[in-house]
Amino acid sequence: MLYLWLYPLHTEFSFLNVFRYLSFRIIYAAVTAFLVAFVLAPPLIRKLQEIRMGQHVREDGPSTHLSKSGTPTMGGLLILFAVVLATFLWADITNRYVWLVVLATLGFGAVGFADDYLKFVRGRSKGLTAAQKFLAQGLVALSIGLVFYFLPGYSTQLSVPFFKNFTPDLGLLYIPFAILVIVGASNAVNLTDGLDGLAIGPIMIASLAYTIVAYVVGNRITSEYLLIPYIEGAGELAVFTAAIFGASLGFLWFNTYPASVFMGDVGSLPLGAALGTVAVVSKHELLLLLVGGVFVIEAISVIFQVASFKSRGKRIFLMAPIHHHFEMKGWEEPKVVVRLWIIAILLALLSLSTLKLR
Ligand code: 57M
Repeated sequence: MLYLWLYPLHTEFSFLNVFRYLSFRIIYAAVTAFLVAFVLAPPLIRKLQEIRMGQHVREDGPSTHLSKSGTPTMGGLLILFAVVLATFLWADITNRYVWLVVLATLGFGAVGFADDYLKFVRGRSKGLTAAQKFLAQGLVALSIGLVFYFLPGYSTQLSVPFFKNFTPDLGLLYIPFAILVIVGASNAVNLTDGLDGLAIGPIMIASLAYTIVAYVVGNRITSEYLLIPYIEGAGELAVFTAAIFGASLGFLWFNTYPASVFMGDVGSLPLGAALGTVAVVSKHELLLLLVGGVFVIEAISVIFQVASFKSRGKRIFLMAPIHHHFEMKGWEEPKVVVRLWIIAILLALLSLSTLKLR
């Protein structure tokens, strides 16, 4: 909004010319989102405590978690507010991709809110059924996929890391593919959000990586230099991902061990979907497997554990997702979290290197 309102005044006030620079707006979207999250978190936490919006901790988890019972949850509401406000302030709000990713994020946020709210009113850790959750997520993702498919000039080609000349055109199959990426990312983040700071750290790292990807993809010079598809207008997505980075940094101040607040499904589901949607718009869908590698590892650990348990009656891990396995082996919670952050940083660096290695 500021871009539309203030940039045109640069003929009168030359310093406003700075609003034309995407890099300037990216930085201040992150700073704005951080400040909003940092300043509003304490009053929100007090309000969540007041209305007793506390986490119900399951009995069958690691015993160390029982002390977390009652921790305020649904802090994701603050993350979403900070992200949307910073995006609308600093992005070009006439950009169709900005609206698409914001609406996708809010759509998944509504699903997460419904789940958290049901858990709250029912007073136990059972919100929406898995079927209801997947159906709602699928419908939101389907509408996003359809918009992509019918968006004039949008390519249904798939870019594959390391192979610049292999870009298979998925055609109509792009719609179920986009749904798989967005719903998969959303649920992978949801599963990961099981230790203090464990989900928000890799979200910060992945959103920073996709800020760079979106900036490069939306810039004709850098995209041509790197031989990656140029997508006009995709650069504004970097403002959105920078807002996610800033809001996550602010939330981490309160979610780090020992957490004063949890994000809830209203945070984990939309944050994962936001990364998935940006990956689809920027035509770097498969790269998300690398950038969001920690989320992939967490989801795969669950799939393997459930498959093994159902087929052989035996567990592979002491407990899934894998962060609980390390806890059961005696690692303290902060040690598990920071070590997975280290892996997330290394994977993000590797993923950015694929932009050059083609
Ligand atoms: C999402 N939610 C946390 C918090 C957060 C199929 C199965 C693997 C599903 C999985 C599951 O229930 N996943 C749900 C993970 C929960 O966190 C809440 O949920 C929101 C995110 N959606 O924002 O509101 C608990 O996680 C802890 N937590 C923190 N710090 C944070 O910053 O400590 C969360 C955020 C919170 C708190 O204790 O209560 C969760 O874990 O439920 N199920 C599991 O992950 C369970 N694993 C399991 O059942 N494994 C079995 C299966 C795979 C066969 C096995 O290995 O044998 C574990 N989770 C729990 N108890 N709570 C273990 C049992």
